[in-house]
Amino acid sequence: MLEKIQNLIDEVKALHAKNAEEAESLRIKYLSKKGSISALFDDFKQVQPELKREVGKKLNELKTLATDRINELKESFAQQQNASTGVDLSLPGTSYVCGGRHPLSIVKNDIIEIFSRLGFTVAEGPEVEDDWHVFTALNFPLEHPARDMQDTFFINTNPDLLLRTHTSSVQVRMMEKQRPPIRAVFPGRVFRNEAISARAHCIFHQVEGLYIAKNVSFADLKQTLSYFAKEMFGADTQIRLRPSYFPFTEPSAEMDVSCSLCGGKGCGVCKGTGWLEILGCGMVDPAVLEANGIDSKEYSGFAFGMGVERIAMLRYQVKDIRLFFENDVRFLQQFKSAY
Ligand code: 2NM
Repeated sequence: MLEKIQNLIDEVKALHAKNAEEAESLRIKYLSKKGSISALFDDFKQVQPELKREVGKKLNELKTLATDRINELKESFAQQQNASTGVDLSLPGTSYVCGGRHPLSIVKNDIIEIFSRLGFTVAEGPEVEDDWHVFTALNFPLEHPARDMQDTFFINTNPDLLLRTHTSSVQVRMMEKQRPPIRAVFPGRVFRNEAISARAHCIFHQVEGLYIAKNVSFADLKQTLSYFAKEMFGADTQIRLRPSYFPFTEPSAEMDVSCSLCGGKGCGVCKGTGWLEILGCGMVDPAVLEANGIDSKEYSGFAFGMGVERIAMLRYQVKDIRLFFENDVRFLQQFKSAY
């Protein structure tokens, strides 16, 4: 009996299994009710009383050894499985990196959404344009400086083609196709031959707007833009219009909004004035209506244009316009939660 036990002890010490199933069959072979160790416990009843102490001790030693060894094997396979399938439900999950909208898209969409509530539709057009749609149809005189190489990018191979300097060219295209009433906004990328700095870029984005119908007045312009300012910058926002000049509007104005940071008291962002300049506007010059085949005695209209970068810089306190074009994720990540 003692010899049998000792043989089993040696056997158990050397136990090996290739996988969890093999470890389980070892448990059955040695430790189950019909296993070889259980069989020895049955034989133990026949052991002579004077040997019981010694044999019993050895038998318990065998059982503990076998239990530990087989558990050890099972444990190692459980760990291996976790490692190979990556499924360990007790570990915290791995989060994945999710993209977000570009700040210029967020601001552009906000602007479009506000005007769409007033019945404005959205139109887009080509970035490479001709002289007619960018300048001539918009009442720019032949000697206007915007027509100069210094201000506008021309296409080398065709002097009539250029990169649009404003999205007003899309408005000309709409006036060609559609009779008034016209009520639309025109978002898009525009190009100007300017030195790149913290405040200026040769590429930027605009949203322009146009409303042409019977009896459109300057009061309509003012109320529309006042509504826009309050929706965009907060219900307390005040506007002021300063006389200005654009070739395509008469009269023309520049619109300021009360500084939303200091509430008009004066701060660093509004440079102590309490006001921020955000757009240009005016009544469409009758010469523009006529150049586009619209009877200026029957119809009148207003138009406006704003820079998306300028508004985004004010809203998010971005001090350098170049950040919008560098696509540095450390910059872009900050706008993820903005929607
Ligand atoms: C601005 C400012 C003022 C404008 C005028 C027109 C059109 F087509 F009716 F002539 N479109 N956009 C306009 C007027 C744009 O941007 C600063």
